[in-house]
Amino acid sequence: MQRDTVIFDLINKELYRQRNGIELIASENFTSLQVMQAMGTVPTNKYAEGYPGKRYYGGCEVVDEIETLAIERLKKVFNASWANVQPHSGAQANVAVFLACLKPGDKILGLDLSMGGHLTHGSPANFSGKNYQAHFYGVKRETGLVDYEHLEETARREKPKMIICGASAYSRDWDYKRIRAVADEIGALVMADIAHPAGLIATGLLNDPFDHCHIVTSTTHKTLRGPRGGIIMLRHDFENPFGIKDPKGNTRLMSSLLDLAVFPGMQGGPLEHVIAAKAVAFGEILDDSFKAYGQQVISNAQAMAKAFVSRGYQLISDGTDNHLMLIDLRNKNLTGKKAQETLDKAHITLNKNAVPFDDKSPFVTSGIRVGVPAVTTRGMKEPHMETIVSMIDKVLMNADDEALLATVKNEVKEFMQQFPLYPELG
Ligand code: DSN
Repeated sequence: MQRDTVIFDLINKELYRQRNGIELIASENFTSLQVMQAMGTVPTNKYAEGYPGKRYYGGCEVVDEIETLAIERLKKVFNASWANVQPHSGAQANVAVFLACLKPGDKILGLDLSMGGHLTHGSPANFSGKNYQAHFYGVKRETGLVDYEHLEETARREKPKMIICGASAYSRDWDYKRIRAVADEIGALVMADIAHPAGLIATGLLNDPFDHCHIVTSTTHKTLRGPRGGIIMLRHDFENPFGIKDPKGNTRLMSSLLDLAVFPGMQGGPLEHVIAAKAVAFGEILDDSFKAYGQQVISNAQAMAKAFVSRGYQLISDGTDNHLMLIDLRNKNLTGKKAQETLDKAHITLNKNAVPFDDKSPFVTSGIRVGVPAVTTRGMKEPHMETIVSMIDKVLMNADDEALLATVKNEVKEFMQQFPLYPELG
């Protein structure tokens, strides 16, 4: 078979794009070379439906070792007692939790997508809003902080079976204990989706959800800096309080119901090559250097927030505790769409994002979301955040000056030469 130069040329083009641009999408990161290498390996050839020691195929003895190591390392990262590393994505992890805990039509309560929540937390466009009766809490207009009073009132009124905490565009930490208190009052489960801040939680830099939330899900590719994928974890196992049973009608512990929900509930064969890469990433997180990375992420985010504020940008909640910030551009007479498209021309990548109480559609939006996990992996420190913000400001304040955008694109390329990405790839 001839080498597929068309696709490999495009992959090289993407490497060039990643190397020479400034990556500020809050949900993106750069894996280590060994994480990437593990993904492109022979376990991709293996079918392994089931779990280590209980597979539906022969020849699983090696992938059993890989998956067991991934599970054991992940449990250590979060001090969990049980973990499932098979979900193909964070969305799949959430599907499995809903399948294991709820019946179609049950009520759930999550952060509104338009206030920073996630599609899988009850959006009408998603399985979570189609199959379950979704209710929402929001953030306070004056502060941009989660409106816990509204959450509590809605929980007491609607009595959802599950309260979901976690967000895609929220720059502050969570009061998991307070959410658990109201959940206990009404007999609800609490699920924390920590996809965004997981790496900062793993290193003890943000509040720990595990003692307060019954079930924790995450992606592995954001602040955890692993391959694209999902995970589900429990620190304390328990019996499903709503009488959900396995397909044979037996009562089982939640860990077992969750395993059944992932496979055979909603997935077939696990991606063992990705699980191998997850194991490598979890090993990296257990190394002391990862804590330093997490600390630098937070310092960089705070330096970046300060640099935006000093130029008159309005940050939702006035700052950040984590790796991202949400900026309302209305006082700059720009939409999120225009900002994203203009910054793209200068090779500065981020995404348009609705801000709380936005008056524009999700395709236009009034804001942008800016995150620092990827640039921190590239080796940037606080002073570099000032440089980036000055370039962003120059672009946004001259959005229709194509010549200037081309000049900034060159400046960006030159700036990024200080922070090599995968030099081993030539
Ligand atoms: N979690 C979303 C993001 O934050 O970009 C993608 O689903």
